[in-house]
Amino acid sequence: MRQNERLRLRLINAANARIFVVDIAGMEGWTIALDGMPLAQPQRLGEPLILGPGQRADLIVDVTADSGETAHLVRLDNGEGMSQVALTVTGRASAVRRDDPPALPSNANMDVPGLDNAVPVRLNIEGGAMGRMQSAVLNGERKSFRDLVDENEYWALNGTVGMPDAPLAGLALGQTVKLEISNDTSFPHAMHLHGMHFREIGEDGTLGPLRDTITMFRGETRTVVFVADNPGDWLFHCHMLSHAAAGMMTWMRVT
Ligand SMILES: [Cu+2]
Repeated sequence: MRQNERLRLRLINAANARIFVVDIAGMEGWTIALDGMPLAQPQRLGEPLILGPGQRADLIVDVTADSGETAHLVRLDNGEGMSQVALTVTGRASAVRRDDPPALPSNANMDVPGLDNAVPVRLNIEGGAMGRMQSAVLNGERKSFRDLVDENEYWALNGTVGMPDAPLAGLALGQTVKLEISNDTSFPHAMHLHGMHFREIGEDGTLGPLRDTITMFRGETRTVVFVADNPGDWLFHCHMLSHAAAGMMTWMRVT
């Protein structure tokens, strides 16, 4: 790269378990989209980005490192930075930095109206090692945690291990949904909804960016809202695929 050159970086966490905590060095930039959905305004990169399995981020970065230096996408592990991608800088694209980038054009149907009449849905994530789950239902039968471990099926959603016969929610097309998710386990999970994107309700009541995957840390309870605007049967599962394979899957129906 050259100094003052502008790049668009599309980051996709294609790992099946690792959460990447990403920072930049020798570059300055903005997040312009998350999970494929444009942000209303580019957000200057300050705090490191957290990307759970399956999460995506589109960045605009300007190379600030001098000619002869190296710019990096940095991966933070327990606070220690390591180069994930190195970009060698040779020469200069221009003498001055460019202006801040504009926002991307909006996609269709990005608003979440109807919050006052939203259908409440609850999801409790349980199981795994060092958890509190005593038992759960697998294939219609209640089993102890120990038996579930013996069968390699030990993650439960609302007390059921693996795909339930009935959907987590049966929704009418156009309905607004308020989904409260609790991670009652000792592990992080990247919960991924197919078919629709959601917005998280912040502590101050404002709506966050439109996403299709939420990375939840141990003990967290968080609430997302979305409009059921896509008819079909939609998987909702942990994007850590060993968790999904061991029971962390459910689904929603939109008719
Ligand atoms: Cu998980």
